[in-house]
Amino acid sequence: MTEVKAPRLTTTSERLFAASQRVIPGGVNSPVRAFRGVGGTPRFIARGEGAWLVDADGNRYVDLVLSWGPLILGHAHPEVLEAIVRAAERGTTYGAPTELELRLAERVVATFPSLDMVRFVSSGTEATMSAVRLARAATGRTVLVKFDGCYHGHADHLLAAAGSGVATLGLPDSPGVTAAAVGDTLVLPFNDLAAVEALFDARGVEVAAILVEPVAGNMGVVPPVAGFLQGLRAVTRRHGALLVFDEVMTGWRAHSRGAQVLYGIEPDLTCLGKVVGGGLPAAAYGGRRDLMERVAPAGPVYQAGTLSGNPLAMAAGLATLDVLARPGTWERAEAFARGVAEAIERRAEDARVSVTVQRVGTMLTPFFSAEPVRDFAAARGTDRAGYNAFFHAMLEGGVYLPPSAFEAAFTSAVHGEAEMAAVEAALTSTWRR
Ligand code: KE4
Repeated sequence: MTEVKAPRLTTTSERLFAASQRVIPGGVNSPVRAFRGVGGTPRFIARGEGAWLVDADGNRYVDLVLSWGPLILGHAHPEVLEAIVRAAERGTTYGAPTELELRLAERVVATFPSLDMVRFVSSGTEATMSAVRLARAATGRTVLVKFDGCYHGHADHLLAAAGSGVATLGLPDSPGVTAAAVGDTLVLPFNDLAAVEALFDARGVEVAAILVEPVAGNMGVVPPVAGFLQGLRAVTRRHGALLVFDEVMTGWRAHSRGAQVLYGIEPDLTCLGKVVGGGLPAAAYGGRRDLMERVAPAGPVYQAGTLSGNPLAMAAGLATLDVLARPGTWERAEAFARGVAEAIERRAEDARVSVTVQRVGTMLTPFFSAEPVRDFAAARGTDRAGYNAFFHAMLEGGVYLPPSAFEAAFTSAVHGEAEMAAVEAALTSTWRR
């Protein structure tokens, strides 16, 4: 007799969501949190405990979102908490240099061979926005190339949608973004090296930089096809443009250090975020010394921030990287991601549902498709209704996946056997044998 579980209560989340929508647009402080992609009521979270979330109605979930990537050590890791408290007891912000930011900068520079220097900011949006400004200043050129389906934060010039032709100028992807703001942003299909080479043949002298997620995570996880990143490195070098890796998501996620180490590519500039702040607001951009020394006040390229290098965030980032550097820690997060991918594919096959899980390191996406996904057009062609039903069945089963078919799920070093058992149980209830 199959145990029929009572549906989980969501009355408190529903009440809070109704109230929130009166004073916060959409009831959330970032659109993807509103569950509009999957439908239903977003769960208001009361607390996180290691690999678990507890919502306002007391429901517990294995967390496979982990705040969209930062929490590679899970929620409220004791050593991260202690570092934050110790820093907070001395004050929360000074607007002045600190040893903490120096130590984290040294740690980040030591992590990536392509980095000589780094500047901390407070969000990935600021990191990519500043890196693009620097690239344009350093090259004296204006055209920026990005890829359809890649997301780099919400700076105006990066909210460009793919034009009708592959090499047309970007079209505003949001009201309020002017044609002028995206007039120099060219949007090409991800993984299409021929389109990149054709563009550079036609307009290479105008291109300041290519900005790319080395492993796309914002259309779901889409790895680079063989030779794609190497091709971008070659074509930018040939034409005097810069290669900017947006590793805000892939840093310490696609690989224990980053996608540029995994694929052996040295970009000219790198953007980082999420993990680097250990769960507090911090991000960074960095690269070659000759480029970074152009940033104010060393050079003329202006960029600033009241809370940049915030001591609490620096302490959380340092503690996170300290723990992550211990042998086997990152590998535990990757092993769990591999286990989840294998479990989903095995159960989907048993249930005769077409699912292709795409995973790089500790980030993964189950695409409801029999075919691999190589670009955003293919991602859009997958069965979103299938994903949405899967999302809600797994949520009901106690597993919190990204509330969008076009996002990455993440694992942590503290996801273990109990969490894998919970995932398997949720899969059983989702796709009853
Ligand atoms: P933030 O400004 O949200 O800190 O970072 C922007 C950003 C830049 N680059 C990449 C590759 C990113 O993935 C992001 C932000 N990622 C999304 C999740 N896909 C954050 C979640 C959200 O927008 O609420």
